[in-house]
Amino acid sequence: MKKILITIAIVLCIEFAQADSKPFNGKIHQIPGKIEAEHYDVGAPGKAYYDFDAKNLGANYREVTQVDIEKRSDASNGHGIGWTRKGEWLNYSVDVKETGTYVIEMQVASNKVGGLFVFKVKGKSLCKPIHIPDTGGWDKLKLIKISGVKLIKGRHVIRMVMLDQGESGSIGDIDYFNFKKYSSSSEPPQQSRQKNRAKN
Ligand SMILES: [Ca+2]
Ligand SMILES: [Ca+2]
Repeated sequence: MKKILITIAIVLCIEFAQADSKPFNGKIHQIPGKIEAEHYDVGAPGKAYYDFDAKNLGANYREVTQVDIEKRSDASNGHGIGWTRKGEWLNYSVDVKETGTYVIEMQVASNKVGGLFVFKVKGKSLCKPIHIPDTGGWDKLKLIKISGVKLIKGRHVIRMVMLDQGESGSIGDIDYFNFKKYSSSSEPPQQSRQKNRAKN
């Protein structure tokens, strides 16, 4: 009985926490569609995001935030997320139009080998850890892709969780996530571009 009550309490806590994570500019991200990394949810630290240090080390782009937003002319929307550290996370309120398998294309940059991150919904991983390769410098964005991401129709909060830092000392700079419906013409499952790691 005690176990059941604890479980109910945890579930309620998760629901409550997600209620405090609100879409950026009041607009829920549509999937399929492109999500700018810098358009994580609005809300208090620990509700909409968690950042290692309280200061925004980057650009003054949106409301006062602890998340480190990077201004860069080569990025989509002129901004991305930088100074990423293990344990940090960002929420994205989304509306999935159709249940199915998706491909996520992401533009990232890293000087030396980057780290690992993963997408989760209600604590469950949507994919294997995603590795950010050495793209040849912090100023060099590169497209990486994962496939086989299963999503269920409806509203969700997708949490991007930074798992581990790489040789770069960071997870990596992240510009956007583009969710596309998987079709048979898409590339084979799971990070086909990881092979590039050896080359860089
Ligand atoms: Ca920060
Ligand atoms: Ca961006």
